[in-house]
Amino acid sequence: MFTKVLIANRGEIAVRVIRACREMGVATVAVYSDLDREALHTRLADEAYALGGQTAAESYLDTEAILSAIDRSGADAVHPGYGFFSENADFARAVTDRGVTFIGPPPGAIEVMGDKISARLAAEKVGVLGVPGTTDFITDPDQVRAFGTEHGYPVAIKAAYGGGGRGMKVVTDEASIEDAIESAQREAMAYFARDEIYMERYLTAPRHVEIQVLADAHGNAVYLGERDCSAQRRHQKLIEEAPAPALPDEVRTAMGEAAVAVALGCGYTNAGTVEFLYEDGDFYYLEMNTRLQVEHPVTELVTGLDLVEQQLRIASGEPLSFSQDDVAISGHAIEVRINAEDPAGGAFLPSPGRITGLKVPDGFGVRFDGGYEAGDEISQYYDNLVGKLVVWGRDRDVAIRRTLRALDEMVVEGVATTIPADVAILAHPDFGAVSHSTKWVEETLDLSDVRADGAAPVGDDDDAAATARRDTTVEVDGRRFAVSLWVPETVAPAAAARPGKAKGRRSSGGAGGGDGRVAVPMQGTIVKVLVAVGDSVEAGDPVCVLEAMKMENNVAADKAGTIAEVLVTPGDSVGAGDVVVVIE
Ligand code: MV4
Repeated sequence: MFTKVLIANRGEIAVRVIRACREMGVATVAVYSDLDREALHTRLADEAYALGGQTAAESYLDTEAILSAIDRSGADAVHPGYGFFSENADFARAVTDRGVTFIGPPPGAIEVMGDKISARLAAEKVGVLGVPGTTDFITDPDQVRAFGTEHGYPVAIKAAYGGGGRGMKVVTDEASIEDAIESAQREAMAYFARDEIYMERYLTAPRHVEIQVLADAHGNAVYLGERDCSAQRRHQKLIEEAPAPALPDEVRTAMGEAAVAVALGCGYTNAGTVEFLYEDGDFYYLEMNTRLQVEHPVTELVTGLDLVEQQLRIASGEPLSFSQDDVAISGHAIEVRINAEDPAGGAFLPSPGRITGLKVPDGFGVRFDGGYEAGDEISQYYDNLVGKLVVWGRDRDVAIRRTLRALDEMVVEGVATTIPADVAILAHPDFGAVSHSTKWVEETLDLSDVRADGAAPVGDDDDAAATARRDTTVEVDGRRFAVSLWVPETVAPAAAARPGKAKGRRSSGGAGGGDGRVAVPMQGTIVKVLVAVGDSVEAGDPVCVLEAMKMENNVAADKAGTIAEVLVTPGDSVGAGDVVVVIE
């Protein structure tokens, strides 16, 4: 086993890995940006090295700074977490070249799975099929026209060197082929610096089901059941669960065996996830994620296995200590991602800031994997995942009710969080009945009444001890009661209630009551301007396309009128609140 592991990450996943290492008697090394000097992962690790910088590019993605911390610390292994360098074959090689173990798959397997075309071919080689389509690049709209005529619409156009839904466009009819190609290529170029695209039949309401696999360096591989991650919006998962509900056992087994075949076929070792789309009883291979995933804890709760411990054991050369027959799934687990985002009206606007208060739930079956404590700051520069609530129950209904109970106990003050949206999903009959799909949150769930929680601190706890007793009487149904109240000395009883939201946060498009100065809701890049001076628009019409939070977002007119000024051109960087057009 290793003596010292450097964790090349931050936030909850760095904390998660540190905890597993500590339980195994392995020393830990944190790395931190200037903003994370006092962060939880920095505080928890045995040693910590400054990377310098603020943005991810200046810190956690600075290869030289991380390699230098590896050298200085004398770590004998590196855990990359997820994101950052976790699926970067060059980084894995740079680590391995120093004689340090990369806790993950071999660089060659990362490369094979790094682009969709070679990943699809690697699966086909072992008889595992994706959605019907072609692995040829699209060079001519006629190819799409021919495919559409043969297989019918809709057709999905995807970035060959992309992932996570970026660069995917759906063509519903012949007329939109050219636009879809142009848009897919533009997005692919913006995110992946390559614009090759290919196509598949588009499944209209699939569920996202993924298989967790473990493979050791001795040729053994097992699957640890599946997770359903269908409750997502814009390719950001909100809630995940294990096992996938209402999945026939034969599908579960066939999917697991397919995932193991894909892993063995590409020389995979360590923990990995094979993603599938599941629709109408059939499943289709999508891609393989060559890292530990955010939602790995639901698998841990139903299998009883510590996946990070397994990763360390596999990376240090141990054979798996159990076989497929030993893997048993028990009960049901649900993970709720708690992000610092304001879900009001379904907008999910980033809500960075200081967490002024944090109360984490507990009780039977409740686990919280967090990256922050009260007083810590959620920076706009990093992933805004505050933590993950992971709940186990003997069956799905118990797990859902327990998760709702735990969310009810949870208090996050100072930043808005996704909790109200999570509650809306968990409490919805469609989710309970498993009639949801990957489209459900965006197309069916109504979040228009959802309000931000936690944006303002509750009361004033500086002088919590200074309470005064007040005696009074009340009448209930004509019967008199003498009551005693203990109220803050300085605050009248009525004013002790929760103050309103501290921050006046603007929603991203409006119903039509705006002043005509249309501003972008968040930082990003303008990729398209859809109006010119003199055009007339209705409230809600898109005026430009903003690429932000890994997506293209329409920026909508906030009132009806005539475009008086256009203040941006494609390629411009804009910040939250910047005015892009003026309507008169
Ligand atoms: C699809 C699809 C339907 N048909 N491919 C989106 C992310 C990327 N990994 C693949 N994605 C999809 N590919 C075909 N042929 C629907 C999706 C999809 C999706 C997949 C998994 C999880 C969430 C999703 C949300 C929307 C669309």
